[in-house]
Amino acid sequence: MKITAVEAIPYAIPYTHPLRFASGEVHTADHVLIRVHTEDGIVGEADAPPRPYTYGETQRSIKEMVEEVFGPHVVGKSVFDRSAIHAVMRRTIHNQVAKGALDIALWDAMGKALDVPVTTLLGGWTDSMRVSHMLGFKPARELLEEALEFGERYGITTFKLKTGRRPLALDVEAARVLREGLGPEADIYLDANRGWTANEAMEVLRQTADLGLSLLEEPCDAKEAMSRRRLVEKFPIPIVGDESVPTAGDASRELLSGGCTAICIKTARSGFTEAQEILGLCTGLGVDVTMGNQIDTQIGSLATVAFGAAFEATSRRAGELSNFLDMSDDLLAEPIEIRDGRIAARHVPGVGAAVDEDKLTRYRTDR
Ligand code: MUC
Ligand code: MG
Repeated sequence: MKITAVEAIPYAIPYTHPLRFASGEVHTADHVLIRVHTEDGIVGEADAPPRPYTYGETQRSIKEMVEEVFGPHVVGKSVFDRSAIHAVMRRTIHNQVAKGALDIALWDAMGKALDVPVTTLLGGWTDSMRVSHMLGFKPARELLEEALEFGERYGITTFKLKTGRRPLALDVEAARVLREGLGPEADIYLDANRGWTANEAMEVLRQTADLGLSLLEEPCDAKEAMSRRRLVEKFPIPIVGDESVPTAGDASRELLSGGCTAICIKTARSGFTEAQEILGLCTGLGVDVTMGNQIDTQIGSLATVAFGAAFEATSRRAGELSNFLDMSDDLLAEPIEIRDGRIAARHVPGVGAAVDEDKLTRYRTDR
């Protein structure tokens, strides 16, 4: 099944509720829709969310990498030549979001060609994912209102609180207000997006030790190796590597050097192929994983559900899957529904994220 063209379509959809966190904020989903066209007319699709403040990729760089750098080597190969296509992509360092989306588009095309859902091809463990909701920077009372509303409306009981602010008291108060307002059953964890130093993170963990927080993600820059290791050794809850571990090699380095004790897998920056490698590494080492959110659209969220639901280890914890609710619209033709705190994987060939062509025409920015 020969690939005839690779397309990267930039588009922009505003957020109704911008998300703010220690390393940046989003007001518009200025993403790129990746399309892999084949000689049989099958089109594999995936969403690429640029995060310049995290990985240095932009909408323009992703378009350029996919169409101009990888594209010429991909056209002419079969969608099943995944290893050969990855060998080309691996020559180039970084650019994980461009590579990840191209990989997911290939899997989507493979699923469509074989008439099998990609979640089944990947592993077929279960048919849905439990949802965790990510809470951005807001005053503590507003955070609690949002969490209660999401609990009431969608049945969500797991919340990731964005932290990494100074003074630290802001985050300590937010965690305390959430725990008091949501009760002991709610699963609450923190993500500082490298906003603190390791010592500040230790202070926050000391002050919140009675709150039963389950995880702390990317407390400080993982490159601050010695103090990060001290933090990891000192505290009993898992310290999760996120932006420090986009590849299996990064995950190996951070786990083996004591920089983290759990791994956040994001299909948006690891695709399905690299995400499988990371997952295998974690399963082999007995390390917990979470399915993260790169502030994904519904197309991106369905990719996370397809991967997360495919394996036992990725479906143990709730995946971060609800940020699309803050967008004013989406390209996905059939909207995602969150029922009883879960999102179902789509049992149709491919990833199951068919695009609404009228919406693509409305939101694309290249015409
Ligand atoms: C997260 O888990 O860090 C914020 C930036 C990004 O790349 O992903 C989000 C969420
Ligand atoms: Mg994170």
